Amino acid sequence: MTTIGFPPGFAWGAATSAFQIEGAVSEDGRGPSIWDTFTARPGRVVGGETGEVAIDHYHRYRDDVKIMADLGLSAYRFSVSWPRVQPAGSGRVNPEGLDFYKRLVDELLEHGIDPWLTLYHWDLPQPLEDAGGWPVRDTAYRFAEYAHLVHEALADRVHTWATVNEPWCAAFLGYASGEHAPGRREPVSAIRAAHHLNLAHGLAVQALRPSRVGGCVNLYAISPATEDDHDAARRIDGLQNRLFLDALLKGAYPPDVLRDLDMDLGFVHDGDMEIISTPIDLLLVNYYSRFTVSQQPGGAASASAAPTDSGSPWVGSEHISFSGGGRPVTAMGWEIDAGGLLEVLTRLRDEYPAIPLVVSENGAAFDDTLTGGRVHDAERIAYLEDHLKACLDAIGHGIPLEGYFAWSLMDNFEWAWGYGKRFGLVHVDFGTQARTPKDSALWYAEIIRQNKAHEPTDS
Ligand code: IFM
Repeated sequence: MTTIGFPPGFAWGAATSAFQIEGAVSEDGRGPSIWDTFTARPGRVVGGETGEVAIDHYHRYRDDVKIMADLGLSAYRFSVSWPRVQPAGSGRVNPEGLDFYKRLVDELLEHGIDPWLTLYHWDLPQPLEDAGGWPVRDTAYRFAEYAHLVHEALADRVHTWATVNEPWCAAFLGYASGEHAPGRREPVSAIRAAHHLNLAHGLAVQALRPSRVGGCVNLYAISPATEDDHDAARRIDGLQNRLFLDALLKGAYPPDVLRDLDMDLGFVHDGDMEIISTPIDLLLVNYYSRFTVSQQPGGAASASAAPTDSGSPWVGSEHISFSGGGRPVTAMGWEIDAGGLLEVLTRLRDEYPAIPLVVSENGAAFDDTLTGGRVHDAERIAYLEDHLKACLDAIGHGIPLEGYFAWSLMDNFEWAWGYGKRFGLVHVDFGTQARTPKDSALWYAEIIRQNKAHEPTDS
């Protein structure tokens, strides 16, 4: 099977996020975010690395847009830094922050690249965390206010909007395992955070009308390691996938997940699920890997114990281990399984209301080396090719897939891993900030070129 034959109008993109690339954390009135605070704490990020400079995109955005144009991208997915445009997370707006995104968007449009804007990619303004963060309901309302003000400023030139990127990570890595900012290990707070992130999504959808709006979830294909592990697979699927999908697309939390959690749900107010399931125009799906899970002794059916602080993101399901299914892995240790992407997309078609889909992140970290001005990243090319074939296969099966965004455009700050994990199509020398397209970038550009060349001319 080939990677040529995508439908006309298919969005060919790459994705980034503000904190991972911008740097300039104290410039032009930006306020502190939870990631500034978190990275300043010893032991939280490998090598003590921070986002202070990142890859200096704030100053180099014009060059970066030129790189995108050279690759032939038709769309670019980026996120807005909330503390850059609203330093305290509420109240005063910082016009210089908004101006940066206006300039970026104008630059994209001048190069014929469609800007896809994500409002929240994990950089909560620190004052909102000081007031309780996502476990507190008010944060969702502050988010809606922020969504409204960014929309007012940019709706004339940005047509596709996403609300919250990967709420699972923000809730469970941020508040249960503490691997991500704000680094709290409070399982009950993590569930409250998940609900308020969902609520924030729904409120923002309403604030962003009449623009085209989507929610963005990170989905996994999940398999039981053995016949005895089906319940473990159900539980992990519930927390990882269905807690968000069912809420957004069906307007209800999955009863089995609520049973597993066995906690007071007083923070779910009447009317919340209607807000959360406000109709959206598309679903953005981030896909990387498959989880193969097994139940460990001692935890099988004791599942309904109230969540305790175990340092695991799998609230209430800590006795489940992730064994791997024997497939090759990336530098993150993540199993490579393009079949899982087709499985996830097929499931969305079969189990959820019909909705246009986009693969909004997909990619892999490998230990790249720059030699003689080239990065020969054959493993990344193979990864991208297999996943693009899965996309084409999905389209062939009638799944309404409308775009693909490689993660990431450029090497960048990989959260708790610092700069040690390179996901980019474009290599970045973190000392000099020199950008060098890897072989995968050149390959992707050629796939885009060939697909565009095959589009009917009158479309
Ligand atoms: O770098 C992250 C991104 O911020 C969110 N999705 C997964 C990527 C790789 O870990």
